[in-house]
Amino acid sequence: MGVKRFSVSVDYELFKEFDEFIKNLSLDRSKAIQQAMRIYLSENIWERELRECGGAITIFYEHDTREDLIDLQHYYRDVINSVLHIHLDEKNCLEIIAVKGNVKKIKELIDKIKTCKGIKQIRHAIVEIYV
Ligand code: NI
Repeated sequence: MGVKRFSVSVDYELFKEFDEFIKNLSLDRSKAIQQAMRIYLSENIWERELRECGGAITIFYEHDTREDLIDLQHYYRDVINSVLHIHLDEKNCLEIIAVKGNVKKIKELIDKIKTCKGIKQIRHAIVEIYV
């Protein structure tokens, strides 16, 4: 499909901070901006008119509160492909839920996980599936 060149105006301090940061990562500006754009699209995927998507939901939570999370996973099993559970320490767990399917259903699952007790952090990396 080729490439598109464009120019943008940004706050000078933000530009300097970003440019120094990506230099330390040995990334050129084009690659860094493309990565940032993809992350932005993924973070805001719910705002777009999509039907199918896939990705991962990462959750840090307290072990005691696992039951709510398991109930939700049973209920949403049609969009869950796989679950990886890691016991981080005595009390804390990390769970990575691989999802694929209807966008609205996956958002619903994420919103419900957020309301579970003991959730310390939840992040998602979701991409569009072209069907
Ligand atoms: Ni655990």
